Amino acid sequence: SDLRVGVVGVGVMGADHAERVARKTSGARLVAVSDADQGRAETLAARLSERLGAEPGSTARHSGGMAYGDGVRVVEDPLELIAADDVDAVILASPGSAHAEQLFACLDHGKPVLCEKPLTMDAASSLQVVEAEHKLGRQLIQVGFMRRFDPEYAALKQLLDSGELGRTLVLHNVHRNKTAAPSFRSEMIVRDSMVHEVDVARWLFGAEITRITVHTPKPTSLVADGVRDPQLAVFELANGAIADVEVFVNFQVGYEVRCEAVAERGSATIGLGSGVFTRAGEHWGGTMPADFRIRFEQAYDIEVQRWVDATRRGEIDGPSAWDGYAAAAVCEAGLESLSSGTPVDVALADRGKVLG
Ligand code: ISE
Repeated sequence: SDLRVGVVGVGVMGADHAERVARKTSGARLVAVSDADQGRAETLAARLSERLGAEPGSTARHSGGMAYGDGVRVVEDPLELIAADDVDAVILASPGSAHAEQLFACLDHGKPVLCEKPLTMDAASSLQVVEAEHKLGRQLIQVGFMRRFDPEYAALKQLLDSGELGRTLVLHNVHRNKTAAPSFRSEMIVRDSMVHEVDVARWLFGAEITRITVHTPKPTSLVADGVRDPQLAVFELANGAIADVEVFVNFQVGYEVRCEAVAERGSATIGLGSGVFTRAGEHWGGTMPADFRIRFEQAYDIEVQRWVDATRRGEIDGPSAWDGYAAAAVCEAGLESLSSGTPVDVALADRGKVLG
């Protein structure tokens, strides 16, 4: 039978996931949504229930929420959604500050969860999540580092792992958003945006990041006072490799994510191919997607489909709670480096001891 999915947090990403589960993902059914903004949840539930063929607002009230026929119901309290009998699995797309409590609720109720990044707000609470899951003896948490599912990143990983180019020495990354909300402060640039490159570097190199330095040039004039945008970070890895990333969340032009891997016998770049490239009259160029939902649509689709398939088998199939914790530990050191401007060693627990 279909996996009955509940989505907690239906802002930009949660609404996108809810729609994906309702319309595109096979073997899954969207049954409930929850949001701090009740009106937003109701509008979405009504819209997706219509698509599902149910009559909005037509029938019974389930406990704790408005019901839309056999469609999607709204549950006010996210913890109640997580506990609900008719919710088999949860997608967490609430703000990062709400994740820890909601993840513990998922573990308590034995509910598989696809948790958007960041796992939690700091390394200590992320490690508690890893330990609590480990105690259960079953992996229930997958973290939303969806780049691993992007066909371009997957092809790059395959190429690097094949050894064809020799050992990979350096990664250069560019991560630009067209604009970010004024509430997207310097810390969020590290914890919510740079965290993707943190995961990409760990994943492509198969090694932990041991030190991070966050440099901040004089900021663009187009952000509020005090926001350090762009940021340039350098990650040093346990295998001796180095990765750098420019994160610029108010680039103005469009959404752009590039990654170049430099290896002993060549380099490989991804992120150039989106849009239509033209060459004419001594010019070349193309179009740029406006945001990450467009650029990474396939990655999100594949991520959620594979999560649903694996969850129905009782497994996870993607970045684990440990990956979320390791990224949180790097970001925590990154925040320290952001304010000091100096390199900061990453304090990472011993994996063998925690998961042994
Ligand atoms: C956002 O939260 C994402 O996850 C996007 O992938 C990233 O590009 C963006 O910078 C974040 O704000």
